[in-house]
Amino acid sequence: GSGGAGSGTGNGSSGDTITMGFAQVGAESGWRTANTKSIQDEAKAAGIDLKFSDAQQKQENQIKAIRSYIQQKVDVIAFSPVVETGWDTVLLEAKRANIPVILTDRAIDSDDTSLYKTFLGSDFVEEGRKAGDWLVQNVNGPTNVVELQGTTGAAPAIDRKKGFEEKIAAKPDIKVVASQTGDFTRSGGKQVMEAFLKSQPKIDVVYAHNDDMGLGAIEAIKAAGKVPGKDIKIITVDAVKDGMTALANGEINFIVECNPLLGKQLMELAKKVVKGEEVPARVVTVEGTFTQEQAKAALPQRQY
Ligand code: GZL
Repeated sequence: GSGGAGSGTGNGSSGDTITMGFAQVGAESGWRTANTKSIQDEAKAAGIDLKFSDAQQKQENQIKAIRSYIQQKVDVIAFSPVVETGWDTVLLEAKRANIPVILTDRAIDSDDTSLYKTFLGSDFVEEGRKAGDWLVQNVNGPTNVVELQGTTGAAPAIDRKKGFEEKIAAKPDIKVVASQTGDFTRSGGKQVMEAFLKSQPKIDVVYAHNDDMGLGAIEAIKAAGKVPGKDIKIITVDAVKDGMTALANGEINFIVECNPLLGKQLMELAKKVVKGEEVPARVVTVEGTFTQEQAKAALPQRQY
């Protein structure tokens, strides 16, 4: 059982093994794959019994998974909400079932902060600021940007756009001339970039909300007979291996890191939450940025 006074969670686990139900977004990107591996590996290392589901980026599948974890009376539920809205009902069901919830990676917009114990993940607005700041420092004169947005309604898409725009406002010559979702996938980024290359007379920079869409854009740029990283500069977010390799090769110009290795911190937080111990409401991930030179140096040590 989960033991400890006041924890009160009914659970299906035997002995003091904690059972966690994790509702993952999907397998849309290299980042997600690394994130999933971290969660599965660290659950094993922590002796936590993990029930795991992949929602194929559909909110209704995540909600179904959370409901099934409530039925199974797990000790704790964790998930990365694919979009910010529409969670209050199912999280209220978890609260009534006395099962604590931990948010990881992406946030929800609910103002009822009693619906989850803590939110572990990056500051996406800051990631957008880092991208915008690099652009302001590295271009002069009229600069047309096309933006490949993440999944519509997802916290990283909303916030990376917000932080970027906040910073480029410093240079009115930098204009976002087109912005559309590529749903965080390589194919989505490629398709949207193909359309932009047809519709936009002059594109100087691509700002992609993740490496995978940036890599798709590179394919489209090459197919159009242009040189990525030179004719059209590219800024992405994540810093997964394929992105860092393109950065080291000069096809991408700057990457803002988004750390997917949340598993260890998640399992530590889960153990505290199940015991009814206090945890911080917000745990912000540590992460940096990479230039082409830094990517060459860092690549050999990268874990994902
Ligand atoms: C960010 C995460 C985003 C990644 C994408 O924390 O939610 O989702 O940046 C992933 O690669 O698809």
